[in-house]
Amino acid sequence: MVFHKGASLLTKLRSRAVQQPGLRNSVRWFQVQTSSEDLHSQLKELIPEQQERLKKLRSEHGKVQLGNITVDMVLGGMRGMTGLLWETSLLDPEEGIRFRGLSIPECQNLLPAAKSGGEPLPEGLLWLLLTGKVPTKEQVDSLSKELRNRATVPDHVYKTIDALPIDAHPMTQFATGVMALQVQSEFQKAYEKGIHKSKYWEPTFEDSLSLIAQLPIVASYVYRRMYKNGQVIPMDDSLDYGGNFAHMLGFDDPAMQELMRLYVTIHSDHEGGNVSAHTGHLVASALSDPYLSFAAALNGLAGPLHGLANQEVLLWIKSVVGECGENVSKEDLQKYVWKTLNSGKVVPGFGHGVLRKTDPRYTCQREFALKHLPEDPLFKLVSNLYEVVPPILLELGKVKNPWPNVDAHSGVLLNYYGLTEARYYTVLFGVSRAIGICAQLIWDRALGLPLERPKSVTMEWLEKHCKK
Ligand code: NMX
Ligand code: MLT
Repeated sequence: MVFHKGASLLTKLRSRAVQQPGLRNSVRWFQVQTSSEDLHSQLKELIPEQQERLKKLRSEHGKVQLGNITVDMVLGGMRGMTGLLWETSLLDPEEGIRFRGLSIPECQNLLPAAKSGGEPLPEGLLWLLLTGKVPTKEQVDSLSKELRNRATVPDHVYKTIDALPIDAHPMTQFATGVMALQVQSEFQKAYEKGIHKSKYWEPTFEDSLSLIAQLPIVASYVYRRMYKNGQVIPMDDSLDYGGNFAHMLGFDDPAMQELMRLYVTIHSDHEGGNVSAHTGHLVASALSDPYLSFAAALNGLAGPLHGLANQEVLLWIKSVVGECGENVSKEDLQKYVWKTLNSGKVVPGFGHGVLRKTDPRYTCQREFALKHLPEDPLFKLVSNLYEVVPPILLELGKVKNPWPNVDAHSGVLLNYYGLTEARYYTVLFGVSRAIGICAQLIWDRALGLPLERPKSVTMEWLEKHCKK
């Protein structure tokens, strides 16, 4: 079966089902077709087909050109240069992300939820990213259970984190915890013993599932250590992945648990070229195991132009409130935006390397806010920024995308439910991003993707080349 065909069939079925309610059963029928197998056996079945597909693509079309590489691209952070294979998701500059062919609203409609009409369960998205198929609720529940069974963190991990100063940045503590988890890598053990390359994906799968399972525990340990006097909350065996993460952080409001499910789902994957995904993929291409690769990815996510922007947005919004009050007028907001720009800083939460329209991840968080916190003053401020910031960025004349990205909205939602510590926000992004990076990493090994090693040149080389 071809992945995108399954996804586009679902898309068609869904849109027809919306128009003709009687067809809703067809979507369920499609889902039931996949219910008999577990995740590992589904992958085992899919891998040979996809290996053949890649082989054919390469032998039939290996020499087809995908575009020209210009000096601008080399000097401009490789923007617009197609250079990576990434199966789990694809980003359209106008429409935004699709996970295995499904948009965010489609995932919200099709992926199983904790309660009827609720937000998608991130385990369902993991299943979708890995197999290209929408799982049944039964399959998702069994994956939730499997993740809970794998969620035991060795004691030395806590001790390693405890060796850091309590005020070390949460991302430093989190990435350190992930490095400490690495000692349990099945891939590393198998490689040391000697494993045939056709089998690499199996210990990669094991490591990936264990890593994904253990991340919320490490992440909530960092949070409770830093902000709640080290009082750790154990996992609740009756809860799913996102619900449990909120619970272990200390949030049992069902709406916050729903937010966490949505948050983890939408931050998981954004095709392969973003800094964290690309870093994870690059490091893994050296056959570094999933723990090593994901720790590297986290260090990229911790940069302010990437994942740390979610922290920067809330701190910036709070500084607006500090200076102008919660009910800041649009005129004062404009002045504040100009002040930020004139001091040589970026307006966090706006702009994107690929997107050229409002990020659908922003839109779905806005819909969540309209449903759950329409009167929140910070949500109103975020809504006003949507009107105020883009015209100013356009006036600069150089910003390619003046619209808000995912980070423009997440902080006010978390803040509303009591997760007010902005410096922690990127850790939440990190837990989620593991799902996308690990899903692709399993496919990297299954498809036998090679060491990544692009060619670099000097300015002198470029000058000489351009004179020719
Ligand atoms: N505020 C001020 N200036 C901006 C902004 C912004 N929000 N966005 C772009 N620019 C500037 C950019 O700094 C560059 O200036 P210069 O030529 O002087 O270096 C110019 O506009 C052209 O940049 P673009 O080609 O539009 O954007 P690029 O692809 O280089 O960068 C971002 C993309 C996301 C790094 C950039 O838009 C930005 O810094 N945004 C604010 C930080 C942010 O929200 N990051 C989160 C991205 C999403 N995520 O989660 O990772
Ligand atoms: C992401 O989610 O990784 C960001 O939107 C950045 C990107 O896609 O480049």
